[in-house]
Order: sequence, then structure tokens, then C-alpha cells
Amino acid sequence: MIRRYRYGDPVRTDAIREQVPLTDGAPSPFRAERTEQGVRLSLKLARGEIVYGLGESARGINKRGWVYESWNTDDPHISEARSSLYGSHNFFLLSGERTFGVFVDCGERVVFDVGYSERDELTVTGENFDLWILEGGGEREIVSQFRRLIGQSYIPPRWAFGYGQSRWGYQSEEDVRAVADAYREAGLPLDMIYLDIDYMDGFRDFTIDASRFPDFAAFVKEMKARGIRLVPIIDAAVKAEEGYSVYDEGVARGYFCKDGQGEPFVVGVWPGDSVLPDVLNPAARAWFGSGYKMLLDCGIEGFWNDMNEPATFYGRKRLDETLEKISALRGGDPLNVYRETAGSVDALKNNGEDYASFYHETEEGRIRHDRVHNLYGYYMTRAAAEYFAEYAPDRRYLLFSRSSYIGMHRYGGIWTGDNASRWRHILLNLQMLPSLNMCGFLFVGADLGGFGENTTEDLLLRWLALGVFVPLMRNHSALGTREQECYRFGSREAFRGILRLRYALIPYLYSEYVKCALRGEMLFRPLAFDYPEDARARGVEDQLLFGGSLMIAPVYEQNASGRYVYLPERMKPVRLRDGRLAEEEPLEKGDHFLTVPPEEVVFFLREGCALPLAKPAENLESTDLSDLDWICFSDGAVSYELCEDDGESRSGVGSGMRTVLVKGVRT
Ligand code: MIG
Repeated sequence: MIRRYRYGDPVRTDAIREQVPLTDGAPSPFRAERTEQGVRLSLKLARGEIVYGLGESARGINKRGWVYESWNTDDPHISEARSSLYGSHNFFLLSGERTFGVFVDCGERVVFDVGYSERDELTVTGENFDLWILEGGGEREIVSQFRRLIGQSYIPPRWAFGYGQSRWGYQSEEDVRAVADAYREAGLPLDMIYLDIDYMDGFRDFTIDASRFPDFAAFVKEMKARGIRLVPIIDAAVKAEEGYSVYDEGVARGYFCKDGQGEPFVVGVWPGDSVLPDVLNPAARAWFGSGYKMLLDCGIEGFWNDMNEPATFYGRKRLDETLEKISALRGGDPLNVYRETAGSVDALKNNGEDYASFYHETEEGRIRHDRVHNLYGYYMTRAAAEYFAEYAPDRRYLLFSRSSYIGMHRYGGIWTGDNASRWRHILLNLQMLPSLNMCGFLFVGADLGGFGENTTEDLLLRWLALGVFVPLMRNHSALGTREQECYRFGSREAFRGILRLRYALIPYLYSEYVKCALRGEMLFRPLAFDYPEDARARGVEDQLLFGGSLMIAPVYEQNASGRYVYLPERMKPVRLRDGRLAEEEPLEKGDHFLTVPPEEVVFFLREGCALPLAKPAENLESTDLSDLDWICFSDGAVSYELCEDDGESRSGVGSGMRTVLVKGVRT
């Protein structure tokens, strides 16, 4: 059962695919009231009730005990203290005596106080929004209902499930070749190398620095011949510079966001003074999307969209005013000068008043940015996806974004932004997975090894041991941090074993992914979704069900020799040791301590289930998907639904479903 209520006058988001008439009256079980902060919905939380959801946000799988604010923000200091990250995913699910889903649909600021101000109260505060309440069935049914409403999740080409190496700082062809060579020499599989902003000419979108990449198309071809695809970054802001064709064209057609006087609003990002393509304007969106052509023509098949919160280092007007203010301070009390200067310079970044000073030309008319702020990354990514569909209608492209909103899950995936090389961030990575899946985002991943700060070998091994199960598997790090390509470390064999495990898992990962996308299901589920009667399972925050057959329980603590795992039923451990997968004796329902050195990976096969495995290979192309091995946990025959589509056409998605009967032998 679905109810929709409207508060204020929300701008259309295009998150929802199906229209449902508005309901009148009180939105039970919420109490709705007008407060100074806006419309406030509230309800009492019962003891033991769980609040799942909110996509990309900090804290646990259960969101209780914190306050979350939907306001897409570029701030690289991710921690549990944060309320806003890069995306806004306003769907949550209450689970307990009552089970229902809630979606707060709007592109402006919304605050979710989930037992922060009052431990037993949940409040949602916003100004203009559609409120959706979904009831009927358990957690999985409600999620599927929601997923039907928001439409089918993006399905990337199969090669996008390979392993990719990235780093902010690869400057040239030579740098990229060196990475490819080192991976090959070390016998480590690799499918992608990502290009960060340095490949561009002066950080100008849709350009290539010819001094570092003299023949880009030839280079793309050369790498592809080695089985490696290059995946360039695209930044949201466009350099404001006369003579640069993207800028000139956009200005001539009025396709950049404008200030109150109708002039392009100037902000600072990597290229210096820049302007923001008005991706909420359909014509401007089509135009910006067509910019990707230049790279597609060079043979590029995948992109990552960055800085699309949109991130701003400064608003140009505010920068000028701030400089004047600072000069006027000269000669004053030094401590005061310092404080005022530091404060006002700091306030330039992602400034809220700047976000309230420029406008979009949408189908609904001229709209101030802060009313649609959380939609910008979504529409930038949609611009690319819509163009790809024009460029090559039946082809799948790899596409993921930093900023997002529900609805974007139909067009691309996301990476979860600038995490750091900290142990806690492995757990955060795990805890976000089910929340993101609920909101439709299946193609997701975190920067493995950590983006900021210096990684260590054991941290990277442990993080990869989670990453092998996650659709977007990318090792990425920031300029100036310790280099963290897998070949930089001593445990060659261990890295090789873990990366090859990824390739062995591709038939399973890909099949489960496609099924979840087509059927509106979650690839990663909290234990309680499958074992609703199990009180222990409801409290587990560091294990997940992965597809239909597996449960994962990675080690995420430094120096741990292993970990306790809770089994909600009898399961069979499968262990990667010395580069080989081995089945272990089944373990009974309950708590078990498993010893897992950093060189090993352990996961669990559910009873009555089968796991298809490819022979480990050097990359996806050389992985033989027709010659599978099977691990089963059953006395008799088990069936498994394998997806064997062509992996690259859009029309072929799902056509390759085949049910395989495998004979199990109970160990
Ligand atoms: O202001 O392009 O999250 O992945 O390496 C930093 C440089 C800009 C932020 C992205 C990160 C990327 C970095 N970018």
C-alpha cells in the first residue's frame, strides 16, 4: 500500500517513475506540524525498533542515535561526526512491531533526526516535499515496492566488475604504462586504470593535455589491447575562459547557471574561475552530455563524475568581498585579524549563501539553486547517460558519480567519496552497502585502501577482502599520500590471491547483480532481512548477506587474528588460503571465532545454496565464464540462476538467464 502527501511546493525531482494520487489528511503514523524550521513530521520509536536506510550516510546499519541532513557536501573529512556526505538518499525503513518505508522526495535540505534530540523520537524536517509512505509485507517487500516506484537500477558492462587502479597523480602516458607494467610483472590482475584530473589540459572538461598524452586515442587502444580500459574523470565546473569552446558555446546559449542579474555565476574549482553547466535545463543537459563525445570518440567506455555537489572553492563575488574585508583589517589587533581572516576564508568553500545566489532554468521555470541543490550530481550524471544512449543506443557504459540523489540510480553508480586510510572506514564501507542498495544504488564502492592519509599493507589487504564482494572494486588514493598500488607491498602472493578471488567470483557477482537490478532486490542485506525472527540477527552491524547464497563477515580491526561471526543458521565457511578456495566443515547456528590472517579471506555459503566460480584469471577478458566450478552446500541437487548475457549490450540484459542444476555433496 502506497500513500503520498504533499507539503509546500516541491520542485520535480524525477526520482519516482510511477505517479500515485495525493492522499489527504494526517500522514499516520507521523504527526505533522508547522515549526519555525519548516514542516516537522514526528513519531515515537519503540524500544528495539530499527531504522534502516538513508543511503550514503555516516554511522551504522541502524541509523538510530544520530541526526542526518540531506545536503550534498564536498568535505573530505568523513567520520561518524558528519551529518551530510556527498549524496542525499531520503528513504528509510522502520522495522519492528510495524514495518514501513518512508521517502521524502525533494532536492532541498531535509533533516532526519533519528533519535538524536530525543532518544525515542524520529523527526523529519523540511520545507517543500512529497512524503511517500509504503506499507505491506516485510523489509524485503517494502524495499521492492520502493524500487518499483523509482525504476530499474543501472547495469554496467560486465568488464566494470573487474578490478581497477586509480590514484590522483598519474600525470602522463608513462605513469599509466608504468602502473600497467608493474601489475603485469607482479602477476596481479587488472581491468581498469582511472585517469584523474591531470589528463586534462588545465583542468578543462573535454580536453586532453597533449604534452602528456600526445595521441590519446592510440594510447586508449594500446591499453585496451593489453586488457586495460582507461576511465577518465569529468568535473562538473567548466573553466570560465574566452576562447575555450565549451565555455564560449555554453555562454552563447545561456547554458550556465546564472546569478540574479542573469550573468553566469562564477565559482572557483580546479581550473580557477569556472561556471556551472545548468544540467537541470534539458537543453543544457543534452549539450553538456554531448561533451563526452570527444572522449567516446577516442575509445573511452567509462567515466567518473566528480565535484558535482556542486563543490565550490569560492564564489567569485564573495572572494572579492572577503579580500576587501581582510585588507580593511590591516593594522588591527593581530589576534582579531587572524580570527576574522581564517574564518572568512574558510567560509568561502561550498558557501550556503552562494548556493542561494544562482538559478536554474528548468521545465518548471527559473529555480534558485538551494531548492534543487541535492539534484545537481544526479542531473550531471543523467546528462552523460542520456548522451551515451544517443551515441551508441545499445551499448552499456561504465558511469559513476560522487554526488547523487535517488533517481540517479537508473543512470549510473556512485563511489562514496573521500574516505581515509583508517580501519573504521572499512566498517563504514560495509555499513553503507545495504542502505545504498535500498535506495536503488547497486553499483557502488568505496576507495579501497583509503583515499586520504597513508595506508598500510594490512589495512589494504583487509579492505580488499571486503572489496572483492562489492560491485565497484577500485583502489584509489589522494595526491601526496603513500602510494598504494598492490605491487608496492611485500605480500605479492596474498594480493594476487585476493585479486584473483575477485575474478573467480564474477559469475556469481554479475548474476546476483543483474537479478537484483531486474527484480528490485538488494545485493547486500542486513541479516534481519532474511532472518526476521532471529533477535540476535537484528543487532548485527558488521556482517551482511551477499546475494542469495552468501554471507560476508570481513575483518576490519587492526592486528585482529580473526573475528567472531554470528551464524543465523548452519553455514559452510569457504576460505581463500595460499591462492586456493577451500570448503570447510559446516558450522552450526550461533557464535564462532574464526581465525583469519590478513592473507586469507573467509566467507559463508548458506545451506541449500550453490556458488558458481570461474577459474581465477588475469583480467575479465581472459576469465572463462563458460567453464565454472561449483561449491554447494546440500545433500541433493541445487539450482542456481546464472546470468550469461553478452555483458555489453543494453538489449541483452537479462536475456542470458539460465537455471543450472548442480549436484551437491554434503561435507
Ligand atoms: O578536490 O580530482 O573525490 O576522488 O581524486 C578534490 C581529484 C577533487 C575529489 C575526488 C577524488 C579525486 C580528487 N577530487
